[in-house]
Amino acid sequence: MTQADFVVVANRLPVDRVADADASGEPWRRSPGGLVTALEPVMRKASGAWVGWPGQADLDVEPFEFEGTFLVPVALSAEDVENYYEGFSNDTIWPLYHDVIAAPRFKRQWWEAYVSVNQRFADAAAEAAAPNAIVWVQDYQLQLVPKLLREARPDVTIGYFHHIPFPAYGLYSQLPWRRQVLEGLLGADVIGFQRVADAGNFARAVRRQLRYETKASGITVPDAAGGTRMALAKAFPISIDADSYIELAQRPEIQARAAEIRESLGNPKKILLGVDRLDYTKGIRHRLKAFGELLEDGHISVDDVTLVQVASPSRERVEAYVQLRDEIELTVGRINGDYDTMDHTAIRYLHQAYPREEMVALFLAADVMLVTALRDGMNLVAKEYVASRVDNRGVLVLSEFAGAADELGSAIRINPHDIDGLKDAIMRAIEMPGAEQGRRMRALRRRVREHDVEDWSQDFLDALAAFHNGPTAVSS
Ligand code: GDG
Repeated sequence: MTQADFVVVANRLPVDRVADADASGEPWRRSPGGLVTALEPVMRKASGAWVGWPGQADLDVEPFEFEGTFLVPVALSAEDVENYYEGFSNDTIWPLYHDVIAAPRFKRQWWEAYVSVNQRFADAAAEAAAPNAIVWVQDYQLQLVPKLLREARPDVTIGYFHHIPFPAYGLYSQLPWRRQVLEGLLGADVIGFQRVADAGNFARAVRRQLRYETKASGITVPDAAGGTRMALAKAFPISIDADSYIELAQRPEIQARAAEIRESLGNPKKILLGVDRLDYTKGIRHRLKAFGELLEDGHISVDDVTLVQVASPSRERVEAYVQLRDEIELTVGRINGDYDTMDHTAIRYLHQAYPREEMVALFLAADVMLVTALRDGMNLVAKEYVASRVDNRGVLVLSEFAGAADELGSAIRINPHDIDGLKDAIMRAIEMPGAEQGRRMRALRRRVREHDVEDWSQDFLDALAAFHNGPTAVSS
């Protein structure tokens, strides 16, 4: 089998299986979504290998090449999907790491599946990696892979990036397998987090649980030979391919589509926008509550203001998500029932996924972007909105609980739990004069352009390369 010098290991391959292959007969299509979007430019340059699940249960396919990347599928049975993916990853780790917004469920059977599936990913990575390769493991579904891979392949340099928050010790310590997970992550040479606070929470958990020494970003980890090695745990905030959003936003047909969207909503004075996976971490209910109260108080009217909420379908077989969808749709139905007129709607709710072009048209049409996450590793949507505003107009309302708040200081910052504060912030955004919008938007855009996804991956890979060249080259 082909071996690569650079290997990405992620839960999902960067492609989706096409149900009816199109005229070209191509059975795979590049998939949308945060991680794929983030790594696309890196993979294009590196021509490496990508190990991941092809996205359908029981789909067992041989490794193949797709647009210059060697893809190595890891097959998951329906039972694996239920226990490792929907269970341990999305019903234990996801809620626990997002500050227990929903109750995490601790099931031993899910943990066992997580261990065995992580082993299969590590085996596949060990096979795909050339001697002394660099392997970059992605995210919370694969926290045990760094250790398992190091055991099999002590020659490779291992990086791990954690896309979601790492919780405070008081919450993390609830996890029955807290030591095993920390040891799994510490198999990596470099462990990257979104925020400085996440890296700090991780280091504290390591000190409390494993009693390893930590100093600045360095952690002293016992090695297999009875000595020690250094691991680096540090913030590497992820970003977006800003230029591709700028390019889309400058296209005349996309600007025309933005005008058409405004028109089809009845040309309201102000359009507010929310774009999220339908997830309880995103604060969609808090946003709807604030918006509903503003209508009720008479501060805004449906003749002037419309909220467009895109809630793309997500994790539809996990119970907490089924319930959330019901609650949101009940709330939207009530608000629209109470306030819609024949000509205007309060909330245009879309439980659908759209092509990127349509998203950019929506960003351009929206006067106010609402990012009200209760907890979010970064939130790429906030950065995509900013990058798309080539006209230097529009207002970003941004939760302080999203990682993006550390960088986007010129947004209107909110605490989504404070509904009155959120209502005030929405009113301020609606009423913000053009000159202030321009000042803030220019500062936001500068930051996103200066730190794009290529800088993110370059910073991370530079830190890894320092290990590759020998731990003495690494400064913490
Ligand atoms: C995780 C972390 C972290 C959404 N709906 C559509 C669509 N999207 C795209 C967005 C954005 C991506 O999906 C979502 O990224 P986010 O960062 O907002 O959130 P998560 O999915 O929760 O991602 C997060 C991220 O990983 C990266 O590290 O920032 O904190 O939770 O790119 O635009 N794209 C299209 N149609 C849709 O309907 N085309």
